[in-house]
Amino acid sequence: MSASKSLLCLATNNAHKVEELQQMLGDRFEVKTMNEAGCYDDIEETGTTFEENSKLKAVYIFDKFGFDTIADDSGLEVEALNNEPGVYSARYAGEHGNHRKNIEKLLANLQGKENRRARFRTVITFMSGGQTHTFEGVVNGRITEEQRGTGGFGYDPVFIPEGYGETFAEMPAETKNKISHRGLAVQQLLAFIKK
Ligand code: ITT
Repeated sequence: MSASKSLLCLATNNAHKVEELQQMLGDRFEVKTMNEAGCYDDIEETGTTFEENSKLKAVYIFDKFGFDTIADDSGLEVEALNNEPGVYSARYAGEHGNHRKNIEKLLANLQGKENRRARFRTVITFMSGGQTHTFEGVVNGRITEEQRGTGGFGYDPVFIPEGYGETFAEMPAETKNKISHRGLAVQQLLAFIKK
């Protein structure tokens, strides 16, 4: 690592997220996963809001390892379901990360409901030099009656962003990344970091 590079830990072991952020940040920063930074702990997401969860992950890593850290938490909020699944999006149907079952449960709970409005939300906490900075991205849209498309992950096959006719799973990744909750939050983070 050259002397001018700053080390940033991304509070995830999702290599795809790290690669994406590294590309967006450019050469000034070296982005590492938790494991690459030497953290093998399973940080429990005990918060009841995206803000709390992203903050607790960033603070945990900073306190224990002293790295500047970026942590995010995201999820889907559905109006007719009192903003569920929210922070429980990954484990809506019980088992963490079972996207197929999560979608089935969502569509079943929305059956017969006219209001299909929903939004994806991401909150990013950037912890640097002991201070936290928060960035939020939101994309509004609606939930389809049936799954469409094979791209993306999670609830992408049932979410149509406002102003579009396709689900996130039907559009190219570049289009999704430009308009998505995560994309919007990352754009704000980058503007802040590059200042
Ligand atoms: P890590 O916490 O390990 O980084 P995760 O998949 O749990 O990965 P997120 O907090 O980004 O992380 O998302 C939580 C859940 O919300 C995710 O499992 C999906 O069910 C849903 N979700 C978030 N972003 C999404 C997106 O862009 N498209 C579809 N579903 C998404």
